[in-house]
Amino acid sequence: MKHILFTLYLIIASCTVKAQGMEEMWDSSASKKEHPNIQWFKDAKFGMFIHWGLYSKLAGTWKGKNYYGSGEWIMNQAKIPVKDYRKIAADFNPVNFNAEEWAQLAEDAGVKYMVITAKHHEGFSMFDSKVTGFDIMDATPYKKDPMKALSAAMRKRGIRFGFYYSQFQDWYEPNGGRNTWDYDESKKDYQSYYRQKAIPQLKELLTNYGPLGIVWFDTPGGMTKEQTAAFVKELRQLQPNSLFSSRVGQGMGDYKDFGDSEVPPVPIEGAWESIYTHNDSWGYIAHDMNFKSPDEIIKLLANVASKGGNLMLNVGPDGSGKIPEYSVKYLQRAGAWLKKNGAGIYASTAGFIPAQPWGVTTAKPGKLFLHVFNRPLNDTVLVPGFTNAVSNVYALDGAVKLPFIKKGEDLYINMAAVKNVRSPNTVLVVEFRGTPPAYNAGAPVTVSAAFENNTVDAVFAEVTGNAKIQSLTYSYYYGDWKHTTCVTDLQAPADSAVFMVRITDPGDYKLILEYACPQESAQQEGVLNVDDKSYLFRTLRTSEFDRKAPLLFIKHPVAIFTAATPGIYHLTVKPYQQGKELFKLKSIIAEPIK
Ligand code: H79
Repeated sequence: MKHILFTLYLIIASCTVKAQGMEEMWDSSASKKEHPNIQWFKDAKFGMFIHWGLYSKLAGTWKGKNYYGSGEWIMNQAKIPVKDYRKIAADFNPVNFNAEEWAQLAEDAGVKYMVITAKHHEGFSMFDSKVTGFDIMDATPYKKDPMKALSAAMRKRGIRFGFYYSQFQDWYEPNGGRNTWDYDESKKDYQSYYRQKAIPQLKELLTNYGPLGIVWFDTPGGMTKEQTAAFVKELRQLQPNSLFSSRVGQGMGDYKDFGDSEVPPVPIEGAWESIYTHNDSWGYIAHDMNFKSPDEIIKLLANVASKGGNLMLNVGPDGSGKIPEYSVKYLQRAGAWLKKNGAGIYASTAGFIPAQPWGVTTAKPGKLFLHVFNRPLNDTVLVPGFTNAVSNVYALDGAVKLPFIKKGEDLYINMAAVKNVRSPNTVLVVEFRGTPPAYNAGAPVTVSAAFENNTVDAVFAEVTGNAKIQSLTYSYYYGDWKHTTCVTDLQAPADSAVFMVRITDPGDYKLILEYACPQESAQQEGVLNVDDKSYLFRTLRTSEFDRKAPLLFIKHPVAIFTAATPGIYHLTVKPYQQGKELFKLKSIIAEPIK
């Protein structure tokens, strides 16, 4: 199983590279020495990302046309010439910017670090830079350095502060990366851009704003491994304590960033971060109102923590310096939940019990935290595979003591005494003695009648033949990436996905296959075996697999299965005969019949 997990991790890493079109590789070898200042980052768990630049002023609209998706890419998407784009600065006057308000929001939200765009791909410097006239000091009527005030306001509150810096892409400079609509790519001299702008500006950022928690690089390019090493070495001298993100490139950097909006499906060791934006764009778009609710933020944060990582959630202030009202409101509400339940998040590590139908787990020495997203209908929470002696169980909010019993390695907790039935995430604390078991990815997945449905994800399959488990990357809006782990390459009857489940309650279950199926795969026959029972089905067409379009999944009910007794069952999915790939299988859902 270890081997399978390792393979999966490599697949995820390589897909990220392909999806992002960047040389984003990460040296995850155990031999790599950790940064001596990494512990604060591992403990932080929650960060705030801010995208703010001239694109914020355009707000997703150029010459009367509205753009969707990554608003900070509007210069590229609309192919706005530099001579027009530079004029936006003359009207950029963020008089509503208030560093104390932003810093207070960060504190209220409960984040432990903040990273803000000093310069994004557009090439505009949101700080006082002597290296260029295309900065907020020289090119705008504002003529102040907002980063001075913000870094000071954050330091006052004891929250780490850092800069995002686009080190390769710079669409303003003739020698910067990726502006092909104004400049001839074959004439670009990237080394001269690095020497004349990127390196001197990074030195300004590492010198003028006090100690930085993080320098967050993005989309590397134009440098060899040796050049990147020299670049890192030169900058590190200024602030050896500052962490560099993995997107500095060439396997360097102090922690791993997954792809934009990506959470790994299983725990990952070492320091890492998932980055999401609050709506569908990183930079402000006036017509993007698809904000994640407080409940969604709280569950996302717990889910990332359960895999051992940090969530850095982005907000996009507008061109006047105001953070969108829903971002303010919903981050504050997430923060209110964290005030009561933060002990289950901050300084935790990945949970040693895999995801259950009720939710996910995080851990600390002597404690397992159960993040109950779905309250069981009978109020009984089953924690399987719990080898240790349990001394105490309570709900974190209100310290409500809860009765429990141990039957072998099964821990049953009765949570009826928890009165707040509306909480998006009720955190239960299990105090135990001794060394906890290792995370067992091969444990059977629990299927219970105490939930509306039970989802058995692709990542828990054992695959045979040529079948693979892969993280697929696709997008909704422009740059709005989605990632789903699926079983792929089911082409012949020897290629199969086998799911070991433990059905805890006898009875009837509707079995539903969740999959994506392009035209060429549709209308083929497949088989679902539950031990020695066999059910035939025919695939239904959903959508083509194209990285730049949404991948649509159907929930296709294919059988009723009667579990006569509680116990272990094997669900096998495979093609009925040799053909094209059957589908991309996301999960099997078992829905108890009442
Ligand atoms: O700052 C945010 C993004 O703007 C930045 N990273 C996050 C934190 C980012 N830069 N590049 N990418 C993400 C990936 C770029 C993907 C691309 Fe495309 C695919 C560039 C061209 C094809 C997305 C889709 C952008 C244009 C079309």
